[in-house]
Amino acid sequence: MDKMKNHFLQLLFLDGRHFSGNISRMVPAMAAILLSLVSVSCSGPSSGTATSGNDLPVKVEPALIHDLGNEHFGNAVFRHGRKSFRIAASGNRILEFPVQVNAPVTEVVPAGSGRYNNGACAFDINGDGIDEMIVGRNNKEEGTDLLWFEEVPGNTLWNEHLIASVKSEKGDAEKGFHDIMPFETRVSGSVVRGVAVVASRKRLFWYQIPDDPTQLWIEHKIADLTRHEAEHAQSGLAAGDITANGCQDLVCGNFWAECPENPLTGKWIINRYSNWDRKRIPAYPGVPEWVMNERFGGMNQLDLGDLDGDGKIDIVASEAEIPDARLGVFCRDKGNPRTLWKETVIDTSIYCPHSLVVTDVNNDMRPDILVGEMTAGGWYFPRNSSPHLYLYLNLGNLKFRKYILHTGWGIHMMRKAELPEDESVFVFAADEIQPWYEDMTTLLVGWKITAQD
Ligand SMILES: [Ca+2]
Ligand SMILES: [Ca+2]
Ligand SMILES: [Ca+2]
Repeated sequence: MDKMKNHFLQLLFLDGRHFSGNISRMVPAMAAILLSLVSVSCSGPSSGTATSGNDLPVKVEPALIHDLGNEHFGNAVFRHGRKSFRIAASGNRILEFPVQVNAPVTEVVPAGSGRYNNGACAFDINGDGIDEMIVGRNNKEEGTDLLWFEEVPGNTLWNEHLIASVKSEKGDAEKGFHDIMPFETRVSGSVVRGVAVVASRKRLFWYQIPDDPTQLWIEHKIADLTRHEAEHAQSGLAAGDITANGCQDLVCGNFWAECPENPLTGKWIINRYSNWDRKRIPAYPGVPEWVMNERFGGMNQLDLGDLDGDGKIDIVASEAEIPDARLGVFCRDKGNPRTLWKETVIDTSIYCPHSLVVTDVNNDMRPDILVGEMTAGGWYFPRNSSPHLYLYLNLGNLKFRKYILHTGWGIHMMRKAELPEDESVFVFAADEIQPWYEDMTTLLVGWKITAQD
Protein backbone atom coordinates (compact mmCIF):
# COMPACT_ATOMS: atom_id res chain seq x y z
CA MET A 1 0.00 0.00 0.00
CA ASP A 2 2.84 2.40 0.76
CA LYS A 3 4.04 1.92 -2.76
CA MET A 4 0.62 2.92 -4.07
CA LYS A 5 0.61 6.04 -1.91
CA ASN A 6 3.99 6.94 -3.31
CA HIS A 7 2.59 6.60 -6.81
CA PHE A 8 -0.23 8.93 -5.92
CA LEU A 9 2.03 11.51 -4.33
CA GLN A 10 4.41 11.51 -7.26
CA LEU A 11 1.52 12.30 -9.56
CA LEU A 12 0.63 15.38 -7.59
CA PHE A 13 3.99 16.88 -8.40
CA LEU A 14 4.24 16.13 -12.06
CA ASP A 15 4.75 19.77 -12.94
CA GLY A 16 6.85 20.48 -9.87
CA ARG A 17 4.06 22.42 -8.17
CA HIS A 18 2.18 21.56 -5.01
CA PHE A 19 -1.40 20.39 -5.15
CA SER A 20 -3.53 23.25 -3.89
CA GLY A 21 -6.99 21.66 -3.94
CA ASN A 22 -9.29 20.78 -1.09
CA ILE A 23 -8.26 17.52 0.56
CA SER A 24 -11.84 16.19 0.43
CA ARG A 25 -11.74 16.42 -3.36
CA MET A 26 -8.62 14.29 -3.39
CA VAL A 27 -10.29 11.28 -1.82
CA PRO A 28 -12.32 10.07 -4.80
CA ALA A 29 -9.35 10.64 -7.06
CA MET A 30 -7.15 8.65 -4.73
CA ALA A 31 -9.72 5.86 -4.69
CA ALA A 32 -9.73 5.90 -8.46
CA ILE A 33 -5.96 5.67 -8.54
CA LEU A 34 -5.91 2.80 -6.08
CA LEU A 35 -8.64 0.97 -7.99
CA SER A 36 -6.75 1.52 -11.18
CA LEU A 37 -3.55 0.15 -9.76
CA VAL A 38 -5.43 -2.95 -8.67
CA SER A 39 -6.94 -3.28 -12.12
CA VAL A 40 -3.47 -3.12 -13.64
CA SER A 41 -2.30 -6.07 -11.60
CA CYS A 42 -5.54 -7.99 -12.28
CA SER A 43 -5.65 -7.38 -16.01
CA GLY A 44 -5.66 -10.64 -17.85
CA PRO A 45 -4.61 -11.34 -21.39
CA SER A 46 -6.97 -10.37 -24.18
CA SER A 47 -5.05 -12.12 -26.88
CA GLY A 48 -2.53 -14.87 -27.19
CA THR A 49 0.29 -12.38 -26.99
CA ALA A 50 -0.79 -10.58 -23.83
CA THR A 51 0.60 -11.07 -20.39
CA SER A 52 -0.47 -10.26 -16.85
CA GLY A 53 0.18 -7.00 -15.02
CA ASN A 54 2.68 -8.67 -12.69
CA ASP A 55 5.08 -9.02 -15.58
CA LEU A 56 4.81 -5.46 -16.86
CA PRO A 57 8.10 -4.09 -18.14
CA VAL A 58 7.07 -0.60 -16.99
CA LYS A 59 5.58 1.05 -13.94
CA VAL A 60 2.18 2.55 -14.74
CA GLU A 61 0.67 5.36 -12.67
CA PRO A 62 -2.86 6.28 -13.78
CA ALA A 63 -4.06 9.84 -13.11
CA LEU A 64 -7.68 10.96 -13.16
CA ILE A 65 -7.08 14.61 -14.00
CA HIS A 66 -10.69 15.81 -14.15
CA ASP A 67 -14.23 14.45 -14.46
CA LEU A 68 -15.89 16.68 -17.05
CA GLY A 69 -19.38 15.24 -16.59
CA ASN A 70 -21.64 14.79 -19.59
CA GLU A 71 -20.13 17.62 -21.66
CA HIS A 72 -18.46 16.55 -24.90
CA PHE A 73 -14.73 17.21 -25.33
CA GLY A 74 -13.16 15.57 -28.34
CA ASN A 75 -9.54 16.50 -27.94
CA ALA A 76 -6.94 17.56 -25.42
CA VAL A 77 -3.49 19.07 -26.03
CA PHE A 78 -0.47 19.70 -23.83
CA ARG A 79 1.09 23.13 -23.73
CA HIS A 80 3.63 25.24 -21.92
CA GLY A 81 1.42 27.88 -20.31
CA ARG A 82 2.51 31.11 -18.65
CA LYS A 83 2.30 29.58 -15.18
CA SER A 84 2.94 25.88 -15.69
CA PHE A 85 2.42 22.92 -17.97
CA ARG A 86 -1.23 22.73 -18.95
CA ILE A 87 -3.69 20.46 -20.71
CA ALA A 88 -6.37 22.22 -22.77
CA ALA A 89 -9.52 20.36 -23.85
CA SER A 90 -11.82 21.57 -26.62
CA GLY A 91 -15.50 20.81 -27.25
CA ASN A 92 -18.14 23.53 -27.40
CA ARG A 93 -15.70 25.60 -25.32
CA ILE A 94 -12.07 25.28 -24.26
CA LEU A 95 -11.08 24.43 -20.70
CA GLU A 96 -7.64 24.21 -19.21
CA PHE A 97 -6.04 22.24 -16.37
CA PRO A 98 -2.66 21.97 -14.68
CA VAL A 99 -1.12 18.51 -15.16
CA GLN A 100 -2.11 16.85 -11.89
CA VAL A 101 -4.62 14.52 -10.32
CA ASN A 102 -7.98 16.14 -9.55
CA ALA A 103 -6.94 19.31 -11.32
CA PRO A 104 -8.83 22.60 -10.96
CA VAL A 105 -10.46 23.82 -14.18
CA THR A 106 -10.25 27.20 -15.90
CA GLU A 107 -12.54 28.22 -18.76
CA VAL A 108 -10.29 29.95 -21.28
CA VAL A 109 -12.66 30.10 -24.28
CA PRO A 110 -16.40 30.28 -23.51
CA ALA A 111 -19.09 28.44 -25.45
CA GLY A 112 -21.27 30.16 -28.00
CA SER A 113 -19.14 30.46 -31.12
CA GLY A 114 -19.52 26.91 -32.46
CA ARG A 115 -18.15 23.46 -31.93
CA TYR A 116 -14.43 22.74 -32.01
CA ASN A 117 -13.29 19.95 -34.33
CA ASN A 118 -11.51 16.72 -33.62
CA GLY A 119 -8.11 18.12 -34.56
CA ALA A 120 -5.99 20.46 -32.45
CA CYS A 121 -2.37 21.05 -31.53
CA ALA A 122 -0.23 23.47 -29.52
CA PHE A 123 3.15 25.07 -30.13
CA ASP A 124 4.85 28.44 -29.78
CA ILE A 125 3.60 30.43 -32.78
CA ASN A 126 4.96 33.87 -31.87
CA GLY A 127 8.28 32.91 -30.29
CA ASP A 128 7.61 34.11 -26.73
CA GLY A 129 8.21 30.69 -25.14
CA ILE A 130 4.49 30.13 -24.47
CA ASP A 131 2.54 27.60 -26.53
CA GLU A 132 -0.58 28.70 -28.34
CA MET A 133 -3.45 26.35 -29.25
CA ILE A 134 -4.51 25.77 -32.85
CA VAL A 135 -7.98 24.34 -33.44
CA GLY A 136 -10.80 24.27 -36.01
CA ARG A 137 -14.34 25.44 -35.29
CA ASN A 138 -17.54 24.84 -37.23
CA ASN A 139 -19.48 28.03 -36.94
CA LYS A 140 -20.50 28.82 -40.47
CA GLU A 141 -22.71 27.01 -42.93
CA GLU A 142 -20.17 27.12 -45.71
CA GLY A 143 -17.03 26.00 -43.92
CA THR A 144 -14.77 25.82 -40.92
CA ASP A 145 -12.53 28.39 -39.26
CA LEU A 146 -8.98 27.45 -38.43
CA LEU A 147 -7.99 29.49 -35.37
CA TRP A 148 -5.21 30.04 -32.91
CA PHE A 149 -5.72 31.07 -29.33
CA GLU A 150 -3.24 33.09 -27.34
CA GLU A 151 -2.86 33.21 -23.57
CA VAL A 152 -2.48 36.86 -22.57
CA PRO A 153 -0.81 38.00 -19.31
CA GLY A 154 -3.38 39.03 -16.73
CA ASN A 155 -6.37 37.63 -18.63
CA THR A 156 -8.14 34.37 -17.96
CA LEU A 157 -9.76 34.33 -21.40
CA TRP A 158 -7.61 33.71 -24.46
CA ASN A 159 -7.36 35.99 -27.51
CA GLU A 160 -8.70 34.49 -30.73
CA HIS A 161 -6.94 34.83 -34.12
CA LEU A 162 -8.13 33.56 -37.50
CA ILE A 163 -5.70 31.51 -39.61
CA ALA A 164 -8.08 30.70 -42.45
CA SER A 165 -11.70 30.02 -43.22
CA VAL A 166 -11.81 26.78 -45.19
CA LYS A 167 -14.82 26.17 -47.36
CA SER A 168 -16.54 22.82 -47.62
CA GLU A 169 -16.85 21.36 -51.11
CA LYS A 170 -19.63 19.51 -52.84
CA GLY A 171 -19.58 15.84 -51.88
CA ASP A 172 -17.91 16.38 -48.49
CA ALA A 173 -19.40 13.89 -46.07
CA GLU A 174 -17.80 15.60 -43.11
CA LYS A 175 -16.92 19.20 -42.33
CA GLY A 176 -13.86 20.49 -40.63
CA PHE A 177 -10.41 19.28 -39.68
CA HIS A 178 -9.99 15.80 -38.33
CA ASP A 179 -6.29 16.44 -37.73
CA ILE A 180 -4.08 19.48 -37.21
CA MET A 181 -0.36 19.34 -36.49
CA PRO A 182 2.71 21.58 -36.54
CA PHE A 183 4.58 21.66 -39.84
CA GLU A 184 8.15 22.87 -40.05
CA THR A 185 10.77 22.51 -42.73
CA ARG A 186 13.74 24.33 -44.25
CA VAL A 187 13.63 26.29 -47.48
CA SER A 188 16.92 27.62 -48.84
CA GLY A 189 18.48 27.37 -45.40
CA SER A 190 15.65 29.16 -43.60
CA VAL A 191 13.03 27.55 -41.40
CA VAL A 192 9.41 27.93 -42.45
CA ARG A 193 6.71 27.06 -39.95
CA GLY A 194 3.00 26.53 -39.86
CA VAL A 195 0.38 23.82 -39.47
CA ALA A 196 -0.64 20.90 -41.66
CA VAL A 197 -4.30 19.89 -41.68
CA VAL A 198 -6.58 17.30 -43.20
CA ALA A 199 -9.98 18.77 -44.10
CA SER A 200 -13.15 16.70 -44.59
CA ARG A 201 -11.00 13.55 -44.39
CA LYS A 202 -9.81 14.11 -47.94
CA ARG A 203 -7.91 17.38 -48.56
CA LEU A 204 -4.44 18.20 -47.24
CA PHE A 205 -3.24 21.78 -46.73
CA TRP A 206 -0.52 23.50 -44.88
CA TYR A 207 -0.76 27.06 -43.61
CA GLN A 208 2.41 29.12 -43.32
CA ILE A 209 2.84 31.59 -40.46
CA PRO A 210 3.23 35.09 -41.94
CA ASP A 211 5.59 37.73 -40.52
CA ASP A 212 2.68 38.98 -38.43
CA PRO A 213 0.99 35.78 -37.18
CA THR A 214 -2.17 37.70 -36.24
CA GLN A 215 -2.86 38.19 -39.97
CA LEU A 216 -4.37 35.44 -42.13
CA TRP A 217 -1.84 32.68 -42.75
CA ILE A 218 -0.59 31.71 -46.22
CA GLU A 219 -2.46 28.70 -47.61
CA HIS A 220 -0.60 25.97 -49.50
CA LYS A 221 -2.76 23.20 -50.90
CA ILE A 222 -0.95 19.85 -50.76
CA ALA A 223 -3.48 17.54 -52.39
CA ASP A 224 -7.06 16.39 -52.71
CA LEU A 225 -6.58 12.70 -51.97
CA THR A 226 -9.74 11.82 -53.91
CA ARG A 227 -7.76 12.81 -57.02
CA HIS A 228 -5.17 10.21 -56.07
CA GLU A 229 -7.53 7.25 -55.99
CA ALA A 230 -8.70 7.72 -52.43
CA GLU A 231 -12.26 6.48 -52.84
CA HIS A 232 -12.91 6.47 -49.09
CA ALA A 233 -12.29 8.77 -46.14
CA GLN A 234 -8.69 9.34 -45.04
CA SER A 235 -7.63 10.69 -41.67
CA GLY A 236 -4.89 10.63 -39.11
CA LEU A 237 -1.83 12.80 -39.72
CA ALA A 238 1.86 12.34 -38.96
CA ALA A 239 4.98 14.15 -40.12
CA GLY A 240 8.52 12.93 -40.65
CA ASP A 241 11.35 12.99 -43.16
CA ILE A 242 10.53 9.72 -44.91
CA THR A 243 12.80 10.31 -47.88
CA ALA A 244 15.66 11.53 -45.65
CA ASN A 245 16.30 14.69 -47.72
CA GLY A 246 15.71 17.26 -44.97
CA CYS A 247 12.05 17.99 -45.83
CA GLN A 248 9.16 17.00 -43.62
CA ASP A 249 6.86 14.58 -45.43
CA LEU A 250 3.30 13.91 -44.28
CA VAL A 251 1.32 10.71 -43.77
CA CYS A 252 -2.50 10.79 -43.90
CA GLY A 253 -4.81 7.77 -43.88
CA ASN A 254 -3.42 5.22 -46.33
CA PHE A 255 -1.27 7.79 -48.19
CA TRP A 256 1.99 9.65 -47.74
CA ALA A 257 2.81 12.97 -49.31
CA GLU A 258 6.40 13.69 -50.30
CA CYS A 259 7.34 17.28 -49.50
CA PRO A 260 8.92 19.14 -52.42
CA GLU A 261 12.31 20.74 -51.92
CA ASN A 262 10.51 24.07 -51.75
CA PRO A 263 7.07 23.58 -50.13
CA LEU A 264 6.26 27.27 -50.75
CA THR A 265 6.13 26.71 -54.50
CA GLY A 266 6.71 23.04 -55.31
CA LYS A 267 4.30 20.20 -55.96
CA TRP A 268 3.86 17.39 -53.49
CA ILE A 269 3.98 13.78 -54.70
CA ILE A 270 1.17 11.62 -53.33
CA ASN A 271 1.83 7.91 -52.77
CA ARG A 272 -0.33 5.12 -51.41
CA TYR A 273 1.37 2.91 -48.80
CA SER A 274 -1.58 0.83 -47.56
CA ASN A 275 -4.76 -0.78 -48.89
CA TRP A 276 -6.61 -0.88 -45.60
CA ASP A 277 -9.41 1.36 -46.89
CA ARG A 278 -10.62 -1.31 -49.29
CA LYS A 279 -11.80 -3.72 -46.58
CA ARG A 280 -15.50 -4.04 -45.66
CA ILE A 281 -16.47 -4.42 -42.02
CA PRO A 282 -18.71 -7.22 -40.72
CA ALA A 283 -22.23 -6.58 -39.39
CA TYR A 284 -22.52 -5.44 -35.77
CA PRO A 285 -25.75 -5.53 -33.75
CA GLY A 286 -27.69 -2.27 -33.83
CA VAL A 287 -25.42 -0.57 -36.35
CA PRO A 288 -27.28 1.15 -39.22
CA GLU A 289 -26.80 -0.19 -42.71
CA TRP A 290 -25.19 3.01 -44.00
CA VAL A 291 -22.40 2.46 -41.49
CA MET A 292 -21.81 -1.05 -42.81
CA ASN A 293 -21.36 0.48 -46.26
CA GLU A 294 -18.60 2.81 -45.08
CA ARG A 295 -14.92 1.92 -45.42
CA PHE A 296 -13.02 2.62 -42.23
CA GLY A 297 -9.52 1.40 -43.04
CA GLY A 298 -8.36 4.85 -44.14
CA MET A 299 -9.54 6.54 -40.94
CA ASN A 300 -6.47 5.84 -38.89
CA GLN A 301 -4.42 7.05 -36.05
CA LEU A 302 -0.81 7.31 -37.20
CA ASP A 303 2.65 7.71 -35.79
CA LEU A 304 6.15 7.26 -37.16
CA GLY A 305 9.33 5.61 -35.92
CA ASP A 306 12.05 3.19 -36.91
CA LEU A 307 10.27 0.10 -35.64
CA ASP A 308 12.49 -2.46 -37.38
CA GLY A 309 15.75 -0.71 -36.58
CA ASP A 310 17.02 -0.36 -40.16
CA GLY A 311 17.50 3.41 -39.85
CA LYS A 312 14.47 4.25 -42.05
CA ILE A 313 11.20 5.73 -40.85
CA ASP A 314 8.26 3.32 -40.71
CA ILE A 315 4.54 4.08 -40.37
CA VAL A 316 2.44 2.71 -37.51
CA ALA A 317 -1.32 2.76 -38.12
CA SER A 318 -4.41 1.75 -36.17
CA GLU A 319 -7.96 1.59 -37.54
CA ALA A 320 -9.23 4.29 -35.24
CA GLU A 321 -13.00 4.10 -35.67
CA ILE A 322 -14.03 0.42 -35.56
CA PRO A 323 -14.17 -2.65 -33.31
CA ASP A 324 -11.89 -5.55 -34.28
CA ALA A 325 -9.44 -2.96 -35.53
CA ARG A 326 -6.01 -3.61 -36.96
CA LEU A 327 -2.73 -2.27 -35.68
CA GLY A 328 0.06 -2.49 -38.23
CA VAL A 329 3.60 -1.44 -39.01
CA PHE A 330 4.43 -0.45 -42.60
CA CYS A 331 8.01 -0.48 -43.87
CA ARG A 332 9.00 1.14 -47.16
CA ASP A 333 10.26 -1.19 -49.87
CA LYS A 334 13.78 0.05 -50.54
CA GLY A 335 13.85 -1.44 -54.02
CA ASN A 336 10.45 -0.07 -54.95
CA PRO A 337 9.88 3.05 -52.86
CA ARG A 338 6.65 4.25 -54.49
CA THR A 339 4.66 1.03 -54.20
CA LEU A 340 2.69 -0.23 -51.19
CA TRP A 341 4.83 -0.60 -48.09
CA LYS A 342 5.49 -3.99 -46.50
CA GLU A 343 2.74 -4.54 -43.96
CA THR A 344 3.15 -6.31 -40.63
CA VAL A 345 -0.16 -6.65 -38.77
CA ILE A 346 0.44 -6.96 -35.06
CA ASP A 347 -3.14 -7.00 -33.77
CA THR A 348 -6.65 -7.38 -35.18
CA SER A 349 -8.80 -7.23 -32.05
CA ILE A 350 -8.72 -3.65 -30.74
CA TYR A 351 -11.87 -1.60 -30.09
CA CYS A 352 -11.81 1.84 -31.75
CA PRO A 353 -8.10 2.57 -31.17
CA HIS A 354 -8.40 6.33 -31.72
CA SER A 355 -5.22 6.72 -29.65
CA LEU A 356 -1.75 5.77 -30.86
CA VAL A 357 1.63 6.92 -29.59
CA VAL A 358 5.02 5.51 -30.65
CA THR A 359 7.61 6.00 -27.92
CA ASP A 360 10.34 4.01 -26.20
CA VAL A 361 8.83 3.16 -22.79
CA ASN A 362 11.63 0.96 -21.45
CA ASN A 363 14.70 2.87 -22.68
CA ASP A 364 16.10 0.05 -24.81
CA MET A 365 16.30 2.32 -27.89
CA ARG A 366 13.54 0.36 -29.63
CA PRO A 367 10.37 2.43 -30.15
CA ASP A 368 7.30 0.79 -28.60
CA ILE A 369 3.62 1.34 -29.35
CA LEU A 370 0.93 2.58 -26.97
CA VAL A 371 -2.67 2.13 -28.09
CA GLY A 372 -5.84 3.27 -26.34
CA GLU A 373 -9.43 2.18 -26.88
CA MET A 374 -12.56 4.32 -26.77
CA THR A 375 -15.59 3.51 -24.61
CA ALA A 376 -17.95 4.09 -27.54
CA GLY A 377 -17.02 4.56 -31.16
CA GLY A 378 -18.50 7.39 -33.17
CA TRP A 379 -20.52 5.25 -35.58
CA TYR A 380 -23.11 3.51 -33.36
CA PHE A 381 -20.89 0.49 -32.74
CA PRO A 382 -21.68 -1.56 -29.61
CA ARG A 383 -20.08 -0.08 -26.51
CA ASN A 384 -16.87 -1.30 -24.99
CA SER A 385 -17.40 -2.29 -21.35
CA SER A 386 -13.69 -2.46 -20.53
CA PRO A 387 -11.55 -0.11 -22.61
CA HIS A 388 -7.83 -0.80 -22.37
CA LEU A 389 -4.55 1.03 -22.67
CA TYR A 390 -2.20 -1.41 -24.42
CA LEU A 391 1.55 -1.52 -24.74
CA TYR A 392 3.13 -3.36 -27.67
CA LEU A 393 6.69 -3.78 -26.50
CA ASN A 394 9.16 -3.89 -29.37
CA LEU A 395 11.20 -7.08 -29.13
CA GLY A 396 13.10 -6.43 -32.38
CA ASN A 397 12.66 -7.95 -35.84
CA LEU A 398 9.09 -6.57 -35.94
CA LYS A 399 8.04 -8.80 -33.04
CA PHE A 400 5.97 -7.20 -30.30
CA ARG A 401 4.67 -8.36 -26.94
CA LYS A 402 1.26 -7.05 -25.97
CA TYR A 403 0.56 -5.88 -22.42
CA ILE A 404 -2.51 -4.36 -20.80
CA LEU A 405 -1.32 -1.27 -18.95
CA HIS A 406 -4.73 -0.18 -17.70
CA THR A 407 -8.42 -1.10 -17.92
CA GLY A 408 -11.51 1.03 -17.46
CA TRP A 409 -10.88 4.45 -18.98
CA GLY A 410 -11.85 5.00 -22.59
CA ILE A 411 -9.72 7.54 -24.45
CA HIS A 412 -9.64 9.45 -27.72
CA MET A 413 -6.74 11.28 -29.42
CA MET A 414 -4.15 10.31 -26.81
CA ARG A 415 -1.00 12.43 -26.83
CA LYS A 416 2.39 12.33 -25.22
CA ALA A 417 3.52 15.27 -23.12
CA GLU A 418 7.16 16.28 -23.06
CA LEU A 419 7.96 16.98 -19.43
CA PRO A 420 11.49 18.36 -19.04
CA GLU A 421 13.85 16.55 -16.67
CA ASP A 422 11.51 13.58 -16.44
CA GLU A 423 12.49 10.37 -18.18
CA SER A 424 9.01 8.94 -17.77
CA VAL A 425 6.50 8.96 -20.60
CA PHE A 426 3.30 10.86 -19.78
CA VAL A 427 0.34 10.22 -22.08
CA PHE A 428 -3.09 11.76 -21.64
CA ALA A 429 -6.47 12.12 -23.32
CA ALA A 430 -10.10 12.97 -22.83
CA ASP A 431 -12.60 10.25 -23.67
CA GLU A 432 -15.07 11.11 -26.39
CA ILE A 433 -18.65 10.58 -25.33
CA GLN A 434 -21.40 9.96 -27.86
CA PRO A 435 -24.70 11.87 -27.68
CA TRP A 436 -26.80 8.76 -28.40
CA TYR A 437 -25.59 7.29 -25.07
CA GLU A 438 -26.99 9.57 -22.38
CA ASP A 439 -25.13 8.03 -19.44
CA MET A 440 -21.58 8.69 -20.64
CA THR A 441 -19.20 11.04 -18.87
CA THR A 442 -16.01 12.60 -20.16
CA LEU A 443 -12.92 11.80 -18.13
CA LEU A 444 -9.65 13.61 -18.70
CA VAL A 445 -7.01 11.07 -17.74
CA GLY A 446 -3.30 10.40 -18.03
CA TRP A 447 -0.71 7.77 -17.32
CA LYS A 448 2.86 8.17 -16.18
CA ILE A 449 4.83 5.25 -17.58
CA THR A 450 8.30 4.61 -16.25
CA ALA A 451 10.85 1.96 -17.22
CA GLN A 452 11.29 -0.67 -14.49
CA ASP A 453 14.68 -0.61 -12.81
CA1 LIG B 1 3.86 31.87 -28.01
CA1 LIG C 1 12.56 1.23 -40.38
CA1 LIG D 1 11.48 0.07 -26.18
